Amino acid sequence: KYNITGIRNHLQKQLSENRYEHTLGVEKTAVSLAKLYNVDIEKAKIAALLHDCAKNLSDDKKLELCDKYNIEVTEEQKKNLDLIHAEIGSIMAKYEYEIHDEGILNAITYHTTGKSNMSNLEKIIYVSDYIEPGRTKAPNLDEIRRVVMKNLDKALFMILSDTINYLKTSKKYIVPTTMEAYEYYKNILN
Ligand code: DGI
Ligand code: FE
Ligand code: FE
Ligand code: FE
Repeated sequence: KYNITGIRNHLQKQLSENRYEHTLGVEKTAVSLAKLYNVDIEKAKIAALLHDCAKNLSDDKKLELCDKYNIEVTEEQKKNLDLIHAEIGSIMAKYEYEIHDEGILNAITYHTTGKSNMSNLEKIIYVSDYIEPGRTKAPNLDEIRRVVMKNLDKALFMILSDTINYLKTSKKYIVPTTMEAYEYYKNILN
């Protein structure tokens, strides 16, 4: 139904200006990492463009979509509805943008938490989301941008580690999947 340009145009209407700019930054970063790590460029583009497609929906609209597509919402998620924009984004990619590639859909689903044993496409979307040129506030950004050129897993782990530190410091609920991803890559790298 949509080609790349069609997806971009549709997103520009769905997202805030800042979120759209972030999305184009993720697309650009994901394409260069896809070239470096032999990932299908078309898939990287689509996953990057759609990763935050549900980000600017109202909480009511998010809950409505969860209901419509039978996504279970836990009490913890209800307290932090921003977290399910990834899962809802994947559902919207499938049913509204008609993307049926499971690899792309999973990259969208796991772009916020990460997970254990990720595919290269999933890693690239997760990392690009954090390091795209528009991001300026996270700690260690320069180092992570350097490391990713040589070692994708190490960059991924640095982001997981910084994210968990941030969540702990701000006393936020940590999703089991985030913790599993961290433990998995800590073991892989040692
Ligand atoms: O949507 P974006 O802002 O582009 O990025 P994202 O979807 O990766 O969301 C980033 C935020 O998600 C960041 O503030 C950390 C937070 N996050 C990641 N894992 C968890 C989490 N927040 C909570 N509460 N628990 C988690 O496990
Ligand atoms: Fe996101
Ligand atoms: Fe992220
Ligand atoms: Fe994002």
